[in-house]
Amino acid sequence: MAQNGTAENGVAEGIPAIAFPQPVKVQDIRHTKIFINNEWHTSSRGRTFPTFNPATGVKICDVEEADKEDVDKAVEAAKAAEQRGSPWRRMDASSRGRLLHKLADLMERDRLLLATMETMDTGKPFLQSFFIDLDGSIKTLRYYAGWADKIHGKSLPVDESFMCFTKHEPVGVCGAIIPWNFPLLMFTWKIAPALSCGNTVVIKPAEQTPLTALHVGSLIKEVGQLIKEAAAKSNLKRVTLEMGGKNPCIVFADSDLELAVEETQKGAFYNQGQCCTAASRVFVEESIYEEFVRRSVESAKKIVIGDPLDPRTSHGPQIDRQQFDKIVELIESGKKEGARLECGGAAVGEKSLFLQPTVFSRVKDHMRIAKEEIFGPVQCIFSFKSQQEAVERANSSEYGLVSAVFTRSMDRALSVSAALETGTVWVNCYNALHAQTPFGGYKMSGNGRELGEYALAEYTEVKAVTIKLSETL
Ligand code: NW8
Repeated sequence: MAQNGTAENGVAEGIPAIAFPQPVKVQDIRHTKIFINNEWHTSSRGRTFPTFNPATGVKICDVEEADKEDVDKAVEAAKAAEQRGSPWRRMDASSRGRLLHKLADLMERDRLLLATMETMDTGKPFLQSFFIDLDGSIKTLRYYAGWADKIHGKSLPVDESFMCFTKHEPVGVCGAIIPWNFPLLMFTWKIAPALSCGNTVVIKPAEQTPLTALHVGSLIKEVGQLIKEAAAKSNLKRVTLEMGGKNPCIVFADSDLELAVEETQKGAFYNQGQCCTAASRVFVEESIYEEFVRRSVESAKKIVIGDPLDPRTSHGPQIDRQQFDKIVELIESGKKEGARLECGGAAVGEKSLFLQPTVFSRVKDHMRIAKEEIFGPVQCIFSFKSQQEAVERANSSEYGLVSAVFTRSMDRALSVSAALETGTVWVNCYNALHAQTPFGGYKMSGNGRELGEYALAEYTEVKAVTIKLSETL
């Protein structure tokens, strides 16, 4: 591939490809229609839209486009399926868990195919699709499969001659709009807790990346039961949002420098920087600043850019031209506003969507690259003098999704993590997401939580049943 082996960045040819999982040959995409009520439907207005491989610009296939009528059909089907007395409503909770496990089994069976399709559709490196997106999706399904028969209320001590108990009931039809950066993983993060609680779901995949959601439709059909789903929009009542971030890392002089460089870099460049969790503001203590920048640049230049289907590649293209142009414009603003471009900053090849991993040092808080979410492979490194100053600057953002602290001092890790205004704080690690751990934002980064026990609350109503007793003994 032409993008392999640029002057600056590493070359895939030098790396042995053995022992890696390999992508499969995808001859034709079988599932391109709207999945409602366990059946495939064509668009009611007869519309389709194309989906492109961002690494090559080649059209992969045309997908049926859902319009208002299709959405209504999906919502009606979802409503019917969650009616009292329906098979889905009457099914016992442990059977719901078994169905979710079955879906996980099928994803495991089709893991190579799904990882290949995810890479074709998003441009993310194949090994990341295989080891992160598929692994995370399967683990999330199994985690919520386990919850299905453990979602229960409480018995409450109330005033004399009453008894009260609570039940956690499904809210009903849930609508979810899936982003394009982690299509399969985010799809799973929605359906797993929602179905575990007994809801029905209407899903709208991102226009850029619909393929794996459609394939999962075919898996659900294979489950052969009454999980209702669709590629469609819905009107929402209760809303949880996961917006974005301008996520700070604070690297203290007492940290393991090699670890801090590696983790903050992966945090900045993972998925070509197209992560809500992207580590986009790295604050480094003054005494180690120059050394940190030197090591970060040296390491950034070794990142292997190339064909995302090649298992040796670790950096693929941006998702589309619009995002690419926005990132390049922000890089230009960084140069103009006086940040120091240490490496990268340019496209790889003409007309391609590949962008070099980019490192800016001497970034100042007022610059646009310090304030705006870039959603691209741009690492901004700042210098700080005191802990107090670092925490204040880290918190002076409208966002509050994630943050990270690098230090060997337990005391400092605990006090700084208490002071940071973010829904997640990582200590000596980055992007450490787990199905058990709640994930969500403070401030403008959103509301509600995904994953863990906390996400169940988003998908359930609590019913309190209070009973007057006619006699007490
Ligand atoms: C759900 C997710 C994960 C998981 C592991 C490693 C690197 C990056 C991510 C990640 C269950 C179990 C594991 C990641 C995923 C989504 C976003 C950003 C990073 N997830 N991972 Cl938005």
